[in-house]
Amino acid sequence: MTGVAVDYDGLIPNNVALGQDERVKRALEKWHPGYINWWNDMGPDGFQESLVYLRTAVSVDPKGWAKFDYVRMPDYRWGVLLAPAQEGRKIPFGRHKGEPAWQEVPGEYRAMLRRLVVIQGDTEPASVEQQRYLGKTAPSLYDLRNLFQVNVEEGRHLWAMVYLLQKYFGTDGRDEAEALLQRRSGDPDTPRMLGAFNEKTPDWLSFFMFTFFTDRDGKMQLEALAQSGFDPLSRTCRFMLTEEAHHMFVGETGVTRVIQATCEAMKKAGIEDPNNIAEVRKLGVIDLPTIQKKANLHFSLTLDLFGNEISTNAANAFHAGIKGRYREDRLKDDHLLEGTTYPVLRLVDGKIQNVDAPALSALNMRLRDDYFVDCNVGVGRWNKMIAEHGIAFMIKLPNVAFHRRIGEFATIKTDVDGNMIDDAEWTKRRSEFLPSDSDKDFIESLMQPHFEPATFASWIAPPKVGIDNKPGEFEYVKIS
Ligand code: BYC
Repeated sequence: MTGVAVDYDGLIPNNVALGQDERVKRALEKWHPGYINWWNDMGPDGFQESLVYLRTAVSVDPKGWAKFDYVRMPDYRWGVLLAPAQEGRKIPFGRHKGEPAWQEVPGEYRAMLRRLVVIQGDTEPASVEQQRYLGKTAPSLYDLRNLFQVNVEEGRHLWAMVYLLQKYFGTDGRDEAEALLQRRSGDPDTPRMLGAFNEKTPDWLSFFMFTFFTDRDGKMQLEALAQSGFDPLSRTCRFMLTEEAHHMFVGETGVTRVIQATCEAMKKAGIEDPNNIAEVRKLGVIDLPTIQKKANLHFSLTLDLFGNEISTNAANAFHAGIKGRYREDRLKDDHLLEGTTYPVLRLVDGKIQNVDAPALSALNMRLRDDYFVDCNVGVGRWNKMIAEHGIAFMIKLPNVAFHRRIGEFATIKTDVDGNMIDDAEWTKRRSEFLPSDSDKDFIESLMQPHFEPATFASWIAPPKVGIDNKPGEFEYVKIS
């Protein structure tokens, strides 16, 4: 195995020498029909016969790893691709730091590793299920194509995790791989594992917010798993991150284009007050306060994905060398964290306060802090767009205690600034913070398909450049 050349001859494209690994090859080939059935049942509704201008990974060489072409989604070449092995790689953190990275699952950490791989795997099909109906209301062919690109790549990320399960976890791995195709987002009996993946993605603003906020959790978690001492997991996540960058791009530029359309329409109509919601809505664009509420919703739902602020699971995974910190390899400390502390926002004596906690137990909090910083960079770009139009409004991330279901703040209610409020006030003010039914109805009323090349819905601006540098009138999806 060179680690770079991809074998495209068999059913499953791969750079893991599947051809010489009969057992795993057979297991994956057996899993394949179930996956295709799942894709047909739960993947994008309609459009399966349409030709979509998709990128497919053809190499893992960072300089030229993808090719673009028209593909019918069910014919997409979902494959198993790992980033090239780094010769002599050592476990970078925890009690085994400095030992050679594991090429096989260490027996004592088997259950922990399997759980992390299964959770990661579960989120991938979940997001496809959540986005199943969006194609029908796409604001343009460009956006439709981006949705499908994200969907097929989430499907590939499922393949990535299923490969690890089938190759390294024996019978349990096979059972887990099957179960990944059985759970369903939002199903009361067999839901997906993490809360945010059972929520609905009912409209395109939600889709862009999801790809901005929730895919960014994906990026943070993958970066942490890419540090793993279990080398196959590290290499798998490193390559997934290459694809993930586009998902983040879709979210950030998607929301920016929604904001741009709003600002341009307001300027044209001479509306200066961003809170003049009724007049702004008459222009067929989404008012900035409603965009803020959607951000509040998706940010708070995504924070829950970081788990509890104080977590023994996280401490154990780090200590074992299984899951590191965000970009562990760029951090300058002992990479052991024993005896050090980290400030954690906690609920103490009924107040939200910073408390020093053992750094090992606070790793979820630390990753969440890194996430907050990363989100704010993107939000800064949204605000730049608003400022360029001279409109007095800033999108702000809500306080981390706002609208939480997991962790320290799950038992309290706060406003978006983190001031505690009682249930009665929460009920009264909820629609000030989160999209109300009438906000949802308004957004839904805008969700009409625009399937002619070079046309865009009123509520979203065209992109600055096309995918693969294609011109504006390019037919990204040939609908049939
Ligand atoms: N919902 O000790 P704690 C992505 C459970 S997104 C439900 O704090 P830990 C993507 C927890 O499982 C990234 N349950 O947990 C994005 C535990 O239960 P058990 C996905 C929750 O382990 C967009 C118990 O509460 N990858 O890739 O420190 C599109 C105690 O919690 C939740 C990963 O998440 C929740 N939100 O932290 C497509 C990486 N939170 O086991 C894809 C792998 C916690 O005691 N996962 N619980 O019964 C992990 O690293 C960790 O499992 C978590 C939780 C960060 C999720």
